[in-house]
Amino acid sequence: MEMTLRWYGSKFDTVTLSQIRQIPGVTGVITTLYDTKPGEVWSRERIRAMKEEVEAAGLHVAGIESVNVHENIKLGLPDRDALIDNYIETLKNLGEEDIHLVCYNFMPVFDWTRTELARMRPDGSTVLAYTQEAVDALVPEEMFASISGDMNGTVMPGWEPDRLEHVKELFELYKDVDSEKLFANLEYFLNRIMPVCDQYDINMAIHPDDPAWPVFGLPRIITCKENILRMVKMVDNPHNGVTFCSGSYGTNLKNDLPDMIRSLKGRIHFAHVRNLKFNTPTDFEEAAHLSSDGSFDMYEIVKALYDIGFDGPIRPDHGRMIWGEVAMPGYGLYDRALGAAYINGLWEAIVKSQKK
Ligand code: DNO
Repeated sequence: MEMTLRWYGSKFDTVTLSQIRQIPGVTGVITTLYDTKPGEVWSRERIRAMKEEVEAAGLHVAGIESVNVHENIKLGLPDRDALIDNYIETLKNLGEEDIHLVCYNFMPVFDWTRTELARMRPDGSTVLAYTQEAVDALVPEEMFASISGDMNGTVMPGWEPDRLEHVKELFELYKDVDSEKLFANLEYFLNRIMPVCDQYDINMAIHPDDPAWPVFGLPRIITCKENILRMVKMVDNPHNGVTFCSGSYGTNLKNDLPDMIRSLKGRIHFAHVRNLKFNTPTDFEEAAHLSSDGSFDMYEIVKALYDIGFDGPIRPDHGRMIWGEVAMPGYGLYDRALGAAYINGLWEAIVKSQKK
């Protein structure tokens, strides 16, 4: 595996590349062109400039998170072919710039959903949290307003204001899309992009839906072992793979995370490793990465990745806000650096204990 950190680009991130360079064991970043819109072609020039900036800091671009999929592709609207052509062009440009990993999601309307961005924990840190009760009390149009005050002046991925202007219309369009239709639209998209992925050896890594169940009545399909196995088999090409995000699949306590990892051998191209603490099955908060701070056995998760021979980029995920840092919720420097050090420690211990 390669330890990485997500980075949004110098215009958007409070964390700098030189800080990332000093986290022990982190050699790459997972980044994006954060100001592009779904459906747009990413030019080679911009991709190259991004790479050069990262490389000048002594790091490399280990992958992209995300090249977002236009809503009309997920909806299967008539203009999807033109939009997929643009996606293919972007993949080609990434491939020509020697970038071989793309994380994306297929969640309707909203990306990941949290109901609080700064819940206080007993140690005084603040974390992202979710309660189903809070979601049930909201209409979708209020979702953004309900959390925007806690974004610390940042633009959070999946919560870009312009994307959310059209929430009402999107809900109308999704009225006729159930989970079967969404699966079919995903299959169509994947079949069209696989040739360019084969040509440039690009691993596509779908991110799970977070939380891993339908919200606001919208279908969500990348939620559990059965569905993710269906997804990798329906387009049975090794370039059609997954981002294994423990914090997203882990929102559903029925998901056995190490077992899911083992069942996806060969198809996990990217791993997001983080812990959650459940207060009730529908109320969870994001804990420190350390097993004892949350509800997951992080050793078992990392061990399962090791056992299947996972060799892609891994990154600590949402961190707590600690030590007075002001940053994009979940994406500060300090707690993610602690997470990287901890995961590196688990990995080293596993590697060495296997050799004895
Ligand atoms: C949240 C992230 C997601 C993820 C996308 C992938 O922090 O894990 O926004 O990047 O769903 O496309």
